Amino acid sequence: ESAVPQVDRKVPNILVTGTPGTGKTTTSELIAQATGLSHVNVGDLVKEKQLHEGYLEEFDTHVLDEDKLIDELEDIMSEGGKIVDFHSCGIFPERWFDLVLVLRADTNVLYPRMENRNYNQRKITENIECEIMQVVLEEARECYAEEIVIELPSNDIDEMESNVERVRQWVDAYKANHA
Ligand code: DAT
Repeated sequence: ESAVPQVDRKVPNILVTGTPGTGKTTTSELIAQATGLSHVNVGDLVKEKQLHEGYLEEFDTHVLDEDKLIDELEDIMSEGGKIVDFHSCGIFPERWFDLVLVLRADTNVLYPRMENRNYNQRKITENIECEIMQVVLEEARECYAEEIVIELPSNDIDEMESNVERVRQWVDAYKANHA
């Protein structure tokens, strides 16, 4: 395995990933408020800037144009201090991130969250299977250094608050070490 070139950012970049409905957007917003880092919602960016090759009716999803997305994000990420929120993590360059959070939720809480979003049955089933098989967690472990990948339970508000507090402390420590 080749070593990843170290990028010494004064303020860290954090990836928040996980199956849809695990709480990425909500948690990222709270981390942004607690730390002053800025939240980049990749799903929204893809739609706004048309970084896709069209919409797939069958899967109720946009087909990502990965090259366009990476180009769009490269300058933003080089500034540091970004919280990137996306349901997949293998498409991003490893050097972009100092911390990778994988949010997890039990299927009995994930299911109603997706129903509330009016996801079709097929999309709900796919996402539930994805969560059970820990697809995103395994992808994160394959793509990033073991010590920067953190699995966080996100079943209720208490867990969310404790996750945000933990990240706030981590960001403070990072900044102190990179001042
Ligand atoms: P994601 O961005 O991963 O798709 P979200 O942040 O939009 O998820 O959250 C989906 C819904 O679930 C939203 O109504 C907020 C709620 N939710 C997420 N995480 C939660 C948690 N830990 N406790 C309670 N509700 C949560």
